[in-house]
Amino acid sequence: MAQFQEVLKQSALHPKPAGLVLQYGTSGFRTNAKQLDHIMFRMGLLATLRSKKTKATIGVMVTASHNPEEDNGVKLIDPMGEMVTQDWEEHATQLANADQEDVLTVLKNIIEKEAINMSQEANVFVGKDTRSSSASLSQAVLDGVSALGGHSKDYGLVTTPQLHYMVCCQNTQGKYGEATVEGYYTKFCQAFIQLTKNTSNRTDDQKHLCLDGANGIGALKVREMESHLKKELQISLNNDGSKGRLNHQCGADYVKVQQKPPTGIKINPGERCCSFDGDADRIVYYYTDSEGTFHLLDGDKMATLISTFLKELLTQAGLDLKIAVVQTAYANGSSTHYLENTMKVLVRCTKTGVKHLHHVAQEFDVGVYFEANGHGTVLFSKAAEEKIQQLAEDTNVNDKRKKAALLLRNTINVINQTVGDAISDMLLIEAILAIKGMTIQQWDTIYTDLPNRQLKVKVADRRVIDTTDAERRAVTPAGLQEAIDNLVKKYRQARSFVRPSGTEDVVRVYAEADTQESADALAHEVSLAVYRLAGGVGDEPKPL
Ligand code: G16
Repeated sequence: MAQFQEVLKQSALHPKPAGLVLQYGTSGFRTNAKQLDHIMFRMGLLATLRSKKTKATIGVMVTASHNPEEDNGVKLIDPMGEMVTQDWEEHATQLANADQEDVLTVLKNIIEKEAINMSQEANVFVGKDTRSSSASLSQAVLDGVSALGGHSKDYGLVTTPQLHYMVCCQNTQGKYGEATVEGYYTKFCQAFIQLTKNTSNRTDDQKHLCLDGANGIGALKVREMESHLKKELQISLNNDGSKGRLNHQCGADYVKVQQKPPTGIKINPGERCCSFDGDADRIVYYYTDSEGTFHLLDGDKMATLISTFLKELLTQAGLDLKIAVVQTAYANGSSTHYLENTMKVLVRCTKTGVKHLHHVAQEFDVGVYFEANGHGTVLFSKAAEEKIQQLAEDTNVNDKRKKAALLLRNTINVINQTVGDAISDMLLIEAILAIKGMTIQQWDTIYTDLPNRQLKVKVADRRVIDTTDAERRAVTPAGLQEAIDNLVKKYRQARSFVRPSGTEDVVRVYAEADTQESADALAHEVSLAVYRLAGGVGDEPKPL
């Protein structure tokens, strides 16, 4: 076939570095940008096959999100805007690691296994973040698509969730919205304006939000979007990419892990602030109090605020819909306790990675999912959306029910249901605070986080750590879980787990306890256990 000849010819222009082996991880392939050209070309090929197979548009996003500027990566997006399925992650890993001369064989195996009709048209949407390597890497994706005769649309600089949104809009023939950046702003900002329209007594101070754009794509897109907000949200934008480095001492991951504000931003006491990550799919909120103490409101606090708001509205609307919150092992013990015991909502725990949370959230009428790191969204089942829509249009219901149904309908429209989205999450949180007339301090007091600490340990091969029970227990190496259990017993209200990262070459350690000193000590002791039992490299972890 002429197509395969073209693949061979083009593939030679995107050679694989000898001996390089990469896995499709928590969120696609990630490593130093210099090693990724062949991966991008091959993901262009794979996305084309996936499009032929599903007879739908597929997305390919070039980004390494929260990782450093010199890294890059790629995520594949399925037809409804969700992450690509697990069996195709395996195809991706095989294709990525095939030796140069085997590319065609692996490609043909996938075609055969998936029974792909090669005469079917293919359509691939491509987007990229602001990393300097992203331009040539996204060109390699486009080369891969054209080598297999697929059509592509290059959206250029977009946030990851914007590309997820485009794919969903395209495959729902515009029902989800218009597949343009302008369509994205119109949909989400209009919903925000509708939601906040009866809160007109808000002062400019209450409408003000201090935003750290992580020197990434989110900052550019917030600038573009601002006029659509009609001053109902007044954003002061920091780390807009004009001088600082991407994710360097700023951004959602830095703020969450370091538990401190981004460097170099002046924050007034009590001021409501938030940080995006490098591709704007995560957001965390924070403020400092009059004593200068930093307060973080992470994904768990967002999930709590959102699910409280939704539960209240569902009750007011008289709708009997099942609501659940999906978390990971990183969720603060206090948040889980509050959700289960005070709010009485169902809580489920999954492995790290929004792809896992997303699937569990789909099992409920209303599934609120958030990772503690600020990555999350809300999913409404089709039946739930229909019930809410019917009630909002019903002329025979009382004012209270009607008002709640209208608020629910606008809430659905302000949410990007395809994936966690910092911009959409920000609009949702801002709207809820405005509607409830709540300050960030009042939101923060819903429950008090248990002090916690996250650390990284470098080991020779992080795959020696295998976990079970949604990553809460280590199965291998032998003796590690026992060591963790014994360490945890030394502290009050303590919990700890370890897991290999799927985006960096490290093992992550999480610990929480009744005091910060205990959480820090436990995290350090567990790090030492990992270092000793799982083949640590470099210096032994030092106490904090
Ligand atoms: C990605 C995933 C997240 C995950 C994070 C950290 O985030 O999308 O779901 O929590 O990586 O993963 P790990 O601990 O395996 O490195 P992002 O924002 O980098 O795409």
